Amino acid sequence: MRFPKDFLFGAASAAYQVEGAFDEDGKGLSNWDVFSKIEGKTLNGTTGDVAVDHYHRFKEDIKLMAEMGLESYRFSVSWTRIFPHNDGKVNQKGLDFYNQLIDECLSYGIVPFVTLYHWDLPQYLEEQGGWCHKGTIDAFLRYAEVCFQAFGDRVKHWITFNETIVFTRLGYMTGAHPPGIRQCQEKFFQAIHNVMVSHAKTVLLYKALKQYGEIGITHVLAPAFPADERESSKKAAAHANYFETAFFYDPVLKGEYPQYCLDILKERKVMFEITEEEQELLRKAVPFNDFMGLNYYQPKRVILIEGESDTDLSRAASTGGVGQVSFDGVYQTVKLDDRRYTKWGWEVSPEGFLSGLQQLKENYGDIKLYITENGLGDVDPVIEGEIMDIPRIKYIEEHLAVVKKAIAGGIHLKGYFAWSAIDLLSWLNGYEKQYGFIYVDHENNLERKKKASFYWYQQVIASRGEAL
Ligand code: 8VR
Repeated sequence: MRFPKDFLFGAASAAYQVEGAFDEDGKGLSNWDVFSKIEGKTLNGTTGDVAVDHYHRFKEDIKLMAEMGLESYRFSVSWTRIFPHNDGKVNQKGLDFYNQLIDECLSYGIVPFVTLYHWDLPQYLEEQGGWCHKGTIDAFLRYAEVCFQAFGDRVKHWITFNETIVFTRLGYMTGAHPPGIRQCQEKFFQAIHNVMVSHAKTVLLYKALKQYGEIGITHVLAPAFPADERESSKKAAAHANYFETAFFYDPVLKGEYPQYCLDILKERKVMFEITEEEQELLRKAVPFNDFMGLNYYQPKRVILIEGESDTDLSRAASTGGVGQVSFDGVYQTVKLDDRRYTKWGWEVSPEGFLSGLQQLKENYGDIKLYITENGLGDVDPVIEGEIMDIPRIKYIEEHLAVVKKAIAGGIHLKGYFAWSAIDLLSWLNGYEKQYGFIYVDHENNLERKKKASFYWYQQVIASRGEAL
C-alpha cells in the first residue's frame, strides 16, 4: 500500500531548539533564555543562544529538507521575536524572519505547519505569573492574531500549543522547566486550564478571521498500560489515562474536563479557578478545532504506589524517563524486562502507538489527526565519517508502519512529522541527544551533513511509503 496522495510526510523543529540568535534583530528574552543560564539547569549549561543557528542558515536547511523530499516542515514561532517587550509593540524584523522562512519553504513546495507556542514564553510574562496569570491569555491572543494576520495568507496549518502536559508539569511540579516551581498542584492545574482557554479563544479568533486554513493543538500521546496483571496496576493505568490523557483531550474535544478528575481534585482540595464563561468558551470552540496533533514517543507502564509515596517528583530528569512518579504520587512508571528502551530510557513500542490511536478513536470518534512528532533520540554512530543512524531508520520505519496500518483501519491520519528535521538542542539534554535526519557538526562550525536516515526518508517519501 502507498500512503494516500494528500498524506503529508514532514519533519519538525521548535524555535528555541534550532534558531539561536537569541538577542538579534530586536528579539526579547524568553523564559528559556533566562532559565537556561541558571547554573545546573541544563546539561553542561547548554543554552539556546546559538542552538544550531537555523536563524542564519535556514536557507541552507530548507534546501536540504527539499532535497530530502520533505512535503511539510513544522516549526514554531518565537513569541519574543514578535513581541520583544512588555509594551505591546510588534517587532517588524521578527515578522520579516518568519516571512522569509515561510516563503523559502513555499518556494520548494514545502507546506509550513506553524506552532505558535513551543514553550518559549516571554520572560516579562513569566515574571507576571506566566501561565497561571490570566493576562497571559490576552497576550497570547494578541500574539496569535498578529501571526495570523502576517502569515495567514500563506500558512494554512496552525498549531496553538505544543504538549501542554509537559511544560506545565515540568514548570510547576518537577521544576525542571521554567518557572522551576516544584510540587504546586494549584498552579499546575491553573496553568493547564489557562492554556486550554487560550487555545479555545485562539481557535474562535482564527475562525472569525476567515482565513480558511486549519487549526488544532498538539498533545502528547502516551497511553498508560498496567505494568503487570495486578488489579492495583489496572487501577493505576485508568487513573493515569484520566489525568494524563483525558484531562487534556476532553477540554479540546468535548469542551469539559473529566468529572472523575474534577471530583478527585475537589476532594483533595486542589483549588484552581474555572469560571462559567471560560467553561462556555471551551464548549463553544469544540466544533471549530480542526485536528489534533499527536506527539508519540512511548507508552507508560504503570503501577500503583503502595504505602508511603515517593514525593520526589523530580526524580526523572527528562520529560519522559521511566521511573517517573505521577504528579499526585499515586502511580509510577516502571521499566519492564521484556521491552526495548532508548539510551534515555524511553520505551520503544510501535504496538503502544497503535493502541493509543485506537483508544483515541474509541473515545473521541473520527477526528482528523496528524502525528506532529515521533522519532528516536540517540547518540548516532559515526563510521568512517558517515553518520550511520540505522537505529533511527528502524524506529521510524516501525512507527510509519503503524501509521499505514492505522489509516488502513480507518483512522483519519493525514500526516507524519518526524522529530526532528535537523539535529537540535534538547531542552535539558544538550546536544548529546540527536534526533535529526541532518547532522550538525558542533566541532566544525555547525556544518550540516546528511545522515543515512536522510537518504532513507528520501526514498520513503519518493515512493510514498512503498519502500517501507
Ligand atoms: C517533545 C518536545 C520536543 C522534544 C522531543 C524530544 C525533548 C528533548 C524532551 O516532548 O515537543 O521539543 O523535547 O519531545 O525530547 O530532548 O528536547
